[in-house]
Amino acid sequence: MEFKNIILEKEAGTATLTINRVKALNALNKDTLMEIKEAVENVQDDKGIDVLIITGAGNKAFVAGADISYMLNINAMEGREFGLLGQKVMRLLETMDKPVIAAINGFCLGGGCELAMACDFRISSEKGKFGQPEVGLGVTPGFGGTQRLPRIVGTGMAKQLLYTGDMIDAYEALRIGLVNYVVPSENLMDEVKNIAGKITARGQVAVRFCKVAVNEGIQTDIDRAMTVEADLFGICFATEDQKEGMKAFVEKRKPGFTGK
Ligand code: DAK
Repeated sequence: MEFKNIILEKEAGTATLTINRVKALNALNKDTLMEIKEAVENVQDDKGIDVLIITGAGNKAFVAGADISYMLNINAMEGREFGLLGQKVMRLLETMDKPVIAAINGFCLGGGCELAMACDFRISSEKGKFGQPEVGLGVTPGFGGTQRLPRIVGTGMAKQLLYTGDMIDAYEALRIGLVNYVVPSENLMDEVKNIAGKITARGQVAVRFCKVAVNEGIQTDIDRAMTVEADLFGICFATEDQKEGMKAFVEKRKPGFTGK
C-alpha cells in the first residue's frame, strides 16, 4: 500500500501507523485523514493484526492539529466536509474492534488531541504537550473534542481546557487522566509495544468484547449496560478461546489462543 503522509508497519500482531508530515508537525490535512482511514480499514481487515498503535514521526510532535494552512481558505461547505471526514476517521478508530493505543511523542493539539482521544488509551513521553487551542483560531474543535474530552477528564476540566485553549504538559495530562503513563522519550515505543504485546497474548475475542462492552456501556444506563456485559460474557462460552483459556489454567500451562 502506497502512502504519502503516513507509514503503516506490521510486526508480531501489532500494526504501527505513523503520521509522517514532520515539516508541518504532522498536521492533519484532508489527504492525511483519507490515508489514515484507508490504513485503519486495512488493519481492521487483517486477521494477523490484533492491536494498532498510532504515533507521530520525528521527535517534536504527535500531531499539532488539523492543518491550519489547509483550513485557512476553505468555505463553510468544505469546512463541514472536512469536519465530517475527521469525525468519521475518529469514530472508525473508536469503534473498530481491535484496541488502538496512542503513543504521544510531542505536541498533541487540536485535531491531534482529538485523534489521541479516539484511541482506547494514551501513553505519553515526557515531551507530550496537550490542548484544544481551536478557540484561539476562532473555531470550535471539529473532530469530536468537545464530546470526548469531557468523557475522559470530566466536564469542569474539559471546559477549562476548551475555553482557554491552554496547553498542558504530560504530567498534568497524567494528573487529569488524559494519559495513562508518562515515560522517558527514548522508551516510548518500547513501552507501548510492550503493552500491545501483553494484549496480543490474550484471548482476542474477549479483548474485543471488552472494548465493545466499555464503549456501549459508557453511553447507556447501568441496567442496559449490565445486559450488554452479560450477553458478551455468555457468547465467550461459545468460543475456542474460553475452552483453551480455562483448560490451560487447570492444566497449569500458558494458553494457546486462536482468536476463535
Ligand atoms: N497546521 C499546519 N501547519 C502547522 C500546524 C498546524 N496545525 N502546526 C504547526 N505547523 C507548521 C508551522 O506552520 C511550521 O511550518 P513552517 O513555518 O516551518 O513552514 C512548522 O509546522 C513548525 O511549527 P512552528 O515553527 O510553529 O514550531 P514551534 O516549535 O515554534 O511551535 C507549536 C510549535 C505546535 C506550538 C505551533 O506550531 C502551533 O501553535 N501550532 C498550531 C497548533 C494549533 O493551533 N493546533 C490546532 C489546529 S486547529 C472543524 C474541523 C477541524 C477543526 C476544527 C473545526 N470543523 C469542521 C468545525 C480542527 C482544528 C484544529 O486542530
